[in-house]
Amino acid sequence: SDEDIKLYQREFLEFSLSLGVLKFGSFVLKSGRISPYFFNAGLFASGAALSKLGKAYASTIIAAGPNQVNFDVIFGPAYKGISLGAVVGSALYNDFEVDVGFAYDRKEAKDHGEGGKLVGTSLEGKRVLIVDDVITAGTAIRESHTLLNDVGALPVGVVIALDRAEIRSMEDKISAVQAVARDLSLLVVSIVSLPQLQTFLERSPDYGDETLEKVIKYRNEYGV
Ligand code: OMP
Repeated sequence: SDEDIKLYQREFLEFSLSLGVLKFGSFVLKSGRISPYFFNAGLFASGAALSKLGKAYASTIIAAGPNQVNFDVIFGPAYKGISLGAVVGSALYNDFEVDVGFAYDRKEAKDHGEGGKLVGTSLEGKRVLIVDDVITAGTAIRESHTLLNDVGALPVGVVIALDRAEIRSMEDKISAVQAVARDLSLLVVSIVSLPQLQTFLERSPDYGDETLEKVIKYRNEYGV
């Protein structure tokens, strides 16, 4: 593969494999495509796992650099983004001494108490970084973008764990991440992407030639 991987990216893949978050086999995606790998972020399900996960996201944000990702608030879209955003905000402070705000949304608006759909720090006039797990088609990111614009926030970027880097269709051969960058002017950074998964497998013979071959085949068919 053409893609180099950094030490923290290799460690992230090894850690995801050890927890069963990343699996090889045969999986039907939301899109209907049959993938030789799947990433289930819901299995980062212990204090230790969440702590390491937060650190991997925070390292990715810091590695992108302040000129690239310059933001005031982390926004975690319900449901998965809520815990992700919280651990990322906490890790940015613990590991890098960067203190930013945190907010998330509810799927259902509340009609009592403080009311409304948004929880956390005020978003109005703020530069916002959206935190999510996996982007395949990018539907969820577009919804967050609309919501943030509606409350007067300025979405500036997205950080995800895995960019599957798949073409949207035979007619539109760019990935969801590229489309989000183009259509919404959002910078998208990921801890790892499909080309890096391939590099990882090339350097880790333990997972077998067959797994690597299936990933290459999948990438040839659907990769950007
Ligand atoms: P989009 O919202 O279309 O970008 O797809 C992302 C969603 O696909 C994730 O939030 C998951 O529900 C699911 N997914 C994974 O979690 N991991 C994968 O490896 C692949 C998918 C998927 O179905 O594409």
